[in-house]
Amino acid sequence: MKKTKVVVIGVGAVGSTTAYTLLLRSRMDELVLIDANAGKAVGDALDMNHGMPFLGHTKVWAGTYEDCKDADIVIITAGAAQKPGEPRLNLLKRNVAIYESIVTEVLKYNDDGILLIATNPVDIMSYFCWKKSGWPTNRVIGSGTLLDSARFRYLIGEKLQLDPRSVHAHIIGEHGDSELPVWSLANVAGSSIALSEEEKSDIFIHTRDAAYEIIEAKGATYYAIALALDRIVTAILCNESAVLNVSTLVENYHGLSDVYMGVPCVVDRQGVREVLDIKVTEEEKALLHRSAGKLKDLIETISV
Ligand code: 6V0
Repeated sequence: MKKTKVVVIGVGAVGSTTAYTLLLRSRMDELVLIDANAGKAVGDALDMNHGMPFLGHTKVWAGTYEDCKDADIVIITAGAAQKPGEPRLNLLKRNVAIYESIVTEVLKYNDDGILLIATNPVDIMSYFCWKKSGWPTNRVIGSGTLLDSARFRYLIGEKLQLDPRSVHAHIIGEHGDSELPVWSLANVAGSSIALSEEEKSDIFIHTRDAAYEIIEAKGATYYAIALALDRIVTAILCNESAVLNVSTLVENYHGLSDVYMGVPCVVDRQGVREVLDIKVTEEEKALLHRSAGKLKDLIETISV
C-alpha cells in the first residue's frame, strides 16, 4: 500500500504545532518539515523523532522541496509575521512574494496532491495558490472559518453549559474582521439557540476578535489552528465526507463568484467535494456580500 505523506512548509508556531498534532494522532506514515530557517526544521524533526519510542511508526524528517514528490497533502503555514502598526496590505504583499517561490518549488515535484493553506490572509493566499498552481479548486483548500466556527461553538457551549461538539453553528465569509455568524442556522439538537441579542452579539465579538486577544496575551495563536488543520487532514486522508467550513472558490453562491472564502464544504479524499448551499437570511446575505467584497478588493491588489 502507498505510504501516506504530509509536508508542512513553514514550521514556525503554527507549522510546528500542526506537525506535532498530526504526529500525536498518527495521521500519516511520513511527515516532512520544510522551513527557510533550515535549522528550525532540523531541530523540530530531531525533537519529534526522540518521541517515537512513545508514539510509533511515523517517519519524520527535515526535507527539501524534492520531498513534496508523492505528498498527499502539502500544508503551507510559512509567512512573514505582522510588525506592530503594519497595515494588513503590506503583510499580504510580503506573503504573496514568499508564496511565489514556495508554490513554484512545490509544483516542480507534485502535481496531484492537495494544497492546504493556513497563512494569512488565508482566503487571499488560497486564491493566489489556486491561480498560481492551475490545480482544480477542490485540491486547493484554505483553513477558512473552521477555526472561527470552532471558537463560536466553544463560546456558545460555554454559555449554554453544553459540550461544544453538540453545538452546530457556522461562521462564514472572510477569516478575519468581516466574517459573519449564521445565527439563523445555529442549533442544538435541531432547536434554535435561545440567547438574547446582547448575548449573541457578545459571543460573536469574542469569536471574531479571539486572535487579537490571544496575540495580545502571548504573541501568537497556534493550538486551536493546529487542531483545525488536523481535522481537515483527517477528513481528506480518511475520505470522511465531513462538513467543514474551509475556504474554497465559490461560484454562483448567493450571487457571489470568483472569490475564496469560508463556507460549509464536504471534504473527502478529493479535497473539497462539494460546497453546501446553505439558507441564509437577507441580512446574513448582505453581510456575506460585504465580506466577499472586501476579499475581492484585496485580490485586486495582487497579481497572479
Ligand atoms: P511564525 O512563527 O513567524 O512562523 C512562520 C515560519 O515561516 C517561520 O519559521 C519562517 O522561517 C517560515 N518562512 C518564512 N518564509 C519562508 C519561506 N519562503 N519558505 C519556508 N518557510 C518560510 O508565524 P506563525 O506560525 O505564528 O504564523 C504563520 C502564519 O499562520 C501567519 O500568516 C499567521 O497569520 C497564520 N495563522 C493562520 C491562522 C488561520 O486560522 N488560518 C491561525 C493562526 C495563524
